Amino acid sequence: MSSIVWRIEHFEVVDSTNTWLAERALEGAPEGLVAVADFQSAGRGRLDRRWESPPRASLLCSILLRPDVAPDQLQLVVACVALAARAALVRLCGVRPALKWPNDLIVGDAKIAGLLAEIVSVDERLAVVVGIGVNLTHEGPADVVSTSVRAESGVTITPPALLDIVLEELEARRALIDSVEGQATLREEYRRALVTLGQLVRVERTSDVIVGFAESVDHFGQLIVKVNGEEFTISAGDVVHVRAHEGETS
Ligand code: BT5
Repeated sequence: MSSIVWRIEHFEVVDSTNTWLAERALEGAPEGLVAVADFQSAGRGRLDRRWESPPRASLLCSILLRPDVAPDQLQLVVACVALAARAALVRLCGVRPALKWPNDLIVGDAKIAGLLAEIVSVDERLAVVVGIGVNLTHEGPADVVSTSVRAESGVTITPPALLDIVLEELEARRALIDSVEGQATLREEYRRALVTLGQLVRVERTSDVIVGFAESVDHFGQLIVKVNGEEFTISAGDVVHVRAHEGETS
């Protein structure tokens, strides 16, 4: 069992906590280094998208993990952080977000938190920077279906208070990655939290778009989507939950 020593670097302003931490990781920073910012001037989402939040309205942080697993287990490592954040929100304010594959935290249809994972090196062992943004007192941009902890619960949580509990919850889950049994426990928690399973989904891949039922996630965290009896394995791409009865998307 590994016991992590968290070392937190706080910034009033930084371009992106992920960018800063990836640079430190390349320099050899140890597992457990955490960057947290009051404000990001260039907060990043996946696929070159932006993550936007006014000062001190969100938890904006990135965590360096160096688990001894193969790169094909990246999704499990990221899931640890998503599940830790979810558990922390349950503890602090009773909000229980679901996971939308692969790692968005949503309440109903609205996104309350997003994760951005970046592999820094695979030389000796996997080094991953996992960034997370959790809306605390402010929702996302107006054109996005999003929510915040305060909107859902009426509770005002400060970023440091949430970070403390996220790291506490993460410590236990990070230790699970070190054993095969622990990994199975994590996969089970991930599957239980995943609201995408059983839903009609539209997957926008780089080359095409497919619509089908999200059946399961495999050992590597890939989404298995069934379209007219044929199974597709989705490892990247954006999944939109389709509500068949309304013909709407989220
Ligand atoms: C994500 O990307 O959801 C990953 C977000 C990761 C943010 C953290 S903050 C700390 C760390 N440092 C960084 O620079 N990033 C990480 P994606 O699934 O691509 O979602 C991005 C999309 O979500 C945008 O295109 C907007 O439509 C929407 N969005 C932007 N800001 C939002 C917010 N505060 N709440 C909800 N949705 C938002």
